[in-house]
Amino acid sequence: MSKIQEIAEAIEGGKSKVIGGLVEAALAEGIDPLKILNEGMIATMGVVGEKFKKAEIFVPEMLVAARTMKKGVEVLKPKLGSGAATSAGKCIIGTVSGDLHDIGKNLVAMMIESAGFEVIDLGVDVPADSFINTLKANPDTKVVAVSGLLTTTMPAMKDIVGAIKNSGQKGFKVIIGGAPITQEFADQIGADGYSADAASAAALAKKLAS
Ligand code: B1M
Repeated sequence: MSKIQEIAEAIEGGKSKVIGGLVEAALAEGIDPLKILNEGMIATMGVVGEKFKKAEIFVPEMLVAARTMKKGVEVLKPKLGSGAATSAGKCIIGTVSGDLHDIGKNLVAMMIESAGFEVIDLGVDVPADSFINTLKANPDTKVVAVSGLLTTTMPAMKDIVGAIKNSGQKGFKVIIGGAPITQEFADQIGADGYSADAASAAALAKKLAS
């Protein structure tokens, strides 16, 4: 079995004690960290999501898979990104209110940080007020990044983006993303940008901030 398959199986099975060692072994074999992330980890969360949809597994299994992936990402983190030294400005990031998913948001934060931004991570279940108060406390913010994984919290994303845009604060752009989000939705709610994955979110943040 390849190391990527072993990582995938460990994540799916929620084997958080072995994941660190497996990722280290894969890196030692010279496997590209991005391949480990995309093929071993992100793809596996897709499989986990499909199994949940078919009621083959339930929330606790999804949760342990998520915890295992997070542990694996911690080991991978130093190997990902460019480690750019120059400051591209500040970026405030969070997952919308009502939504507790943070793996994708954490990856986006990591890539944006690697692109040279100082990242202020507000975590999950973040209401509009928290984004706006953080913006007021950090008027030099260049990008506000809003993540959402649930179709049921897309209205909250619309409200949050609207509230941020009407907050009276200036000099920043709002970008959004997450599995159910599309460019069309971003246009509808007046976001300045949308991207489908963490790497392109970082590139977009850099482009919009310059
Ligand atoms: Co949840 N969950 N979950 N879940 N969960 C999904 C999202 C779901 C698609 C599963 C399914 O049914 N197939 C489904 C949503 C259906 C829908 O709305 N259409 C779902 C559901 C229904 C739920 C609950 C309602 C289940 C329940 O309680 N009955 C519940 C909701 C809780 C809440 O948030 N209020 C729930 C709970 C959970 C757990 C807590 C158990 C756990 C999350 C743990 C955690 O994050 N700490 C969990 C998990 C793990 C998932 C799946 C399996 C995996 C999510 C993940 O981490 N993917 C997920 C199924 C799936 O995604 N296929 C599912 C890997 C991650 C790297 O991808 O987050 O998409 P992703 O991020 C990507 C891109 O989307 C993008 O870049 C990232 C990396 O490339 N991106 C951005 C993300 N944010 C971005 C921001 C940007 C740009 C790009 O700019 C700002």
